Amino acid sequence: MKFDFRQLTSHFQLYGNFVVAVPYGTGHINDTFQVTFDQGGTLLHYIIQRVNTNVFKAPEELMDNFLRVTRHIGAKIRDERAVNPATRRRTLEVVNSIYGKPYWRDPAGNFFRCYVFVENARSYDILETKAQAYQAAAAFSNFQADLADLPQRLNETIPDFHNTPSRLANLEKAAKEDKLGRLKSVSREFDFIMARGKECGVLIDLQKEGELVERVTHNDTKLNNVLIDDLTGSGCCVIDLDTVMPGLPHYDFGDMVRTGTSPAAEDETDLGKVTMRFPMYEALLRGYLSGAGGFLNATEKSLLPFSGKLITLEIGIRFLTDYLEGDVYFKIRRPDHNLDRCRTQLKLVASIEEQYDAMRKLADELA
Ligand code: ADP
Ligand code: GN1
Ligand code: MG
Repeated sequence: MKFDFRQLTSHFQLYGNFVVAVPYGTGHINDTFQVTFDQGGTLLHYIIQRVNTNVFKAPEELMDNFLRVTRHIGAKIRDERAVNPATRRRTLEVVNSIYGKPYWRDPAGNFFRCYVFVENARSYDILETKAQAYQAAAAFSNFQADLADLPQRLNETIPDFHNTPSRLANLEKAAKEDKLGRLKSVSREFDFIMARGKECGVLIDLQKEGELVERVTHNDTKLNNVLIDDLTGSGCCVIDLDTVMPGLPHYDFGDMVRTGTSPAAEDETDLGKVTMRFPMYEALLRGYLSGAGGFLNATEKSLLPFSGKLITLEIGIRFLTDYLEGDVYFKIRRPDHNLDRCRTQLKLVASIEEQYDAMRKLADELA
């Protein structure tokens, strides 16, 4: 979809002259662009996003969460800066529309928002070093810690987002309908998932029994949703705040294991390259516990290795469901893209299962 960015950005409180807009990042949901403004000879960057309103049905409520979260973290960073002026920790800063709202809707109903581009930092689709894994996980755990005292429950931007049994039920429904006749070509993947059906309810059931408690979590801690500082190498800014809402901390740790341990891309077609790298898991666990170790109880800590397996399986379920439903949710760039993505997830689940005893042993030691 093409937009007139000069005209579009004129609806936001941006100063100077519009220079250029380019598509940015590799997110699967929103349309993200980096825009450049010339402000008296200085070039400044911003992010403009078209929020996917098929996915986020109540974007105004979402932006309400967004502001509450970024103001809360922003205040903590200001306090921190008073003690340590050198801190490079950041949070997203929304640029309001000229009508005073944190978004602008165009006449066609497209929902746009704008925020300040975080300079001298970048996100990685594949983590290269253990230090990056540690720092990224520390940033996400500090994010959870920062929000532990957020007043009032956040809006649920996507109900049942990490309800794995309900994700499994959606897959079974899609398989039953088999709209595109694709089921026959994915029976191996489907059977692999179904053989693990019982495990899908473990976290949700413990929550119902009161063993696990709801916290404020990010819920989409794909490693490219944290910016790593170019200068210091630390995780300086957690981004993609659309799914920040009540959840279990395991959803966040689990997604870090899913996206931070494999040396292969999420859509790699050579499954031989997909594996759970134990040293990366160790770095993620240590980094995560550096910020979350203080508020997690023993039961929560003991389930961290399991969360890696569960969330990887859950996203595999979601990719396969979307494949069977005709690729209506995740953006795709080739016909079998969702199937390729599903296969990497299931291969990673198998690799986690092979190393599961060692993963648990380490978690017990570090707890
Ligand atoms: P999506 O929901 O589609 O994943 P994101 O909010 O994660 O969208 O943005 C997509 C990508 O854009 C990110 O992975 C990151 O590389 C980049 N990005 C987003 N916001 C910023 C920002 N404020 N500063 C720098 N880069 C950003
Ligand atoms: C989506 O928006 P993005 O690309 O960071 C998805 C996540 C999935 C991820 C899989 C709102 O994340 O839940 O885990 O793709 N976000 C939403 O890569 O569905
Ligand atoms: Mg993202």
